[in-house]
Amino acid sequence: MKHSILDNRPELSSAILQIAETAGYLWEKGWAERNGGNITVNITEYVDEQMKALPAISQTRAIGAFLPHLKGCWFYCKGTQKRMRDLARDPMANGSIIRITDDCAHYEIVADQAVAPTSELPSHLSVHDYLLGKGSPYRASLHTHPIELVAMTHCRKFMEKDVATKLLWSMIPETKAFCPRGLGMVPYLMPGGVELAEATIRTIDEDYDVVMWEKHGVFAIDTDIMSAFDQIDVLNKAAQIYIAGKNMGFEPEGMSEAQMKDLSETFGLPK
Ligand code: 2HA
Ligand code: ZN
Repeated sequence: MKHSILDNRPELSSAILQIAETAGYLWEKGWAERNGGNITVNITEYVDEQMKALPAISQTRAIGAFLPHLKGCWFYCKGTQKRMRDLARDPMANGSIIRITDDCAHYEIVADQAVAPTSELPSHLSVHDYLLGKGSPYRASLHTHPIELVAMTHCRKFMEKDVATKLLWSMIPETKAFCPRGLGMVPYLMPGGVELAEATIRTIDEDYDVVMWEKHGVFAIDTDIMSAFDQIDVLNKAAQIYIAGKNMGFEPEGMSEAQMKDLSETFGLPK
């Protein structure tokens, strides 16, 4: 076996294996065609002194943004043009571990290979900077293309604030219990652009963990990558139930307002 930064670092290895497992789910679900989707995880808590002393294996590169809360932070990032299905098998050949330099405006790749991070790095890192800035415990961000949720964004009505959220919550009780902040909506913007990143942060700031990008995909944040995946998974499951009802020829009734209220009180859910 080749040497890896994961060797003798069980906590870091476990975090990276969770990322690989999630990438496999994204592919199996049909949410990650070609190089579709992105994953970045703040792994700073797993970095030991020996790791901090490791030399960079790339040039120092500009992030393209000044992100003051990322000083001393480390991230695992999916590689640009890399496939989720390949990352599932070999996370350290289809992504890399980077550290932010002390000027908070550059990064360098530390391990295992000089795999250039996703072209969406500035947007993902801006979200991590925002999260750390407000003291959030969230360390993972996930972007993917879930079929049924994306399909819903082709309908004007569902793009209105909280229309899709209320519909999806009412399809099956788990949805509100496990995605209690609902689904924020961002109108169509160019993928990878600064405007999309800014609109995403504004929507997260309105208190959503999952943000829908019209006619494109979702962006979710949570404490770890599996939890971010779970939020998208329960929402997409609800969308599938809605569609299954429509396909059987009726408009699904949905849980009543009283049932939803009761659920929120029993589980002590926000909003
Ligand atoms: O990086 O999905 O939107 C691949 C994407 C960009
Ligand atoms: Zn995308």
